[in-house]
Amino acid sequence: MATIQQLFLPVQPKSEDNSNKVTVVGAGQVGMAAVFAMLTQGVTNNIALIDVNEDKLRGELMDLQHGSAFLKSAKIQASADPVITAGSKICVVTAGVRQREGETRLNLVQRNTDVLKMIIPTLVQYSPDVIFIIASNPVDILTYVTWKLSGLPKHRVIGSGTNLDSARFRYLLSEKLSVAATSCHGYIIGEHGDSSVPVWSGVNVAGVRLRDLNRKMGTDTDPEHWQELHSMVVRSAYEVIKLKGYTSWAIGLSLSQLAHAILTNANSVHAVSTYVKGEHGVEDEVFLSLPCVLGFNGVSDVIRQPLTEKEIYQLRASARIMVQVQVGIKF
Ligand code: 6V0
Repeated sequence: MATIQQLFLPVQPKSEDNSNKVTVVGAGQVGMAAVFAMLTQGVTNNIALIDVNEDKLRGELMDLQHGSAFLKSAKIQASADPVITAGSKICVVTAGVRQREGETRLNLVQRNTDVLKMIIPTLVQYSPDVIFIIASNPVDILTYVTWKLSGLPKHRVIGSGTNLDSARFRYLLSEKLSVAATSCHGYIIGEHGDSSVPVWSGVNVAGVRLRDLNRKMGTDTDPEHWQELHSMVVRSAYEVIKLKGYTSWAIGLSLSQLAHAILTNANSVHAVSTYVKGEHGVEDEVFLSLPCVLGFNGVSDVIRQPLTEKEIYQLRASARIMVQVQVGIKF
């Protein structure tokens, strides 16, 4: 009698290739937006999703698996048991509480540190070569916390930082100039949050620095009010949270871009939260965003932007805020 096994002529056991495996911790709004972006953009086809909420995990897993025929050979696992994360190349951390309406990111620090204390050492145990991309807020502080808890070298602990703020900034520039966001270049550095620093001195289209055309750009006395764009970036998360309860799509796309840079060894430059002690006169052990070169090893270089005195002053002010919060953290 014929059996289904006759379909196969066994030649060689299947490979368990984990070279592009990405763990996502936290199956909430941000985690799922990141998973969806990575799967649909072809950044990885190998995802391990963990959370403490098992029903949510099962529901998300089934929903994604039902899309398998539309994806590219996706292997998706989901479990509360971190064993499924073993051998990950990247671990994106989105677990924890988010801001409520009107709440600042810094309010979340101890609650989310306690979450990281539970998960980071276990994740490192299962994936000793992992690169962390932290998204949970306050992201700069929690990147520092992850660096401390993981014992990993600083180039392998990255915060999503102002990659998102810079994207929001470039979108707003693009609206004001009627030029595509991908052709509007500009960085927001420092804290992902209220004290972030727009680098007006470097904003350009096709290498033409807008500051050379408007000397007052980014100042309070600028008749064209470009400074308003940065205020809008700072307000954006608060506004979106007020309107829809959380932010998800843009941060998901940002995380996907960072994972892509690492997995493809792109050596592309992104504003991410990194160890900044020694740069621009920052004297404290803090993580803040600066443009970094990202590849297989995580951060290979920090780009040295020629900042104005005001920008350096603002960056150091961000660093002082980080230190003040960090000293109160209970590890
Ligand atoms: P959410 O939708 O509440 O999801 C959080 C998830 O974390 C939930 O599913 C929880 O069950 C899970 N979780 C909690 N504790 C644990 C644990 N110990 N282990 C595993 N999972 C756990 O929140 P959302 O996804 O909206 O936000 C997640 C975090 O991202 C928050 O801290 C936000 O503030 C932060 N964001 C960071 C952004 C950035 O630019 N860096 C942008 C948006 C939000």
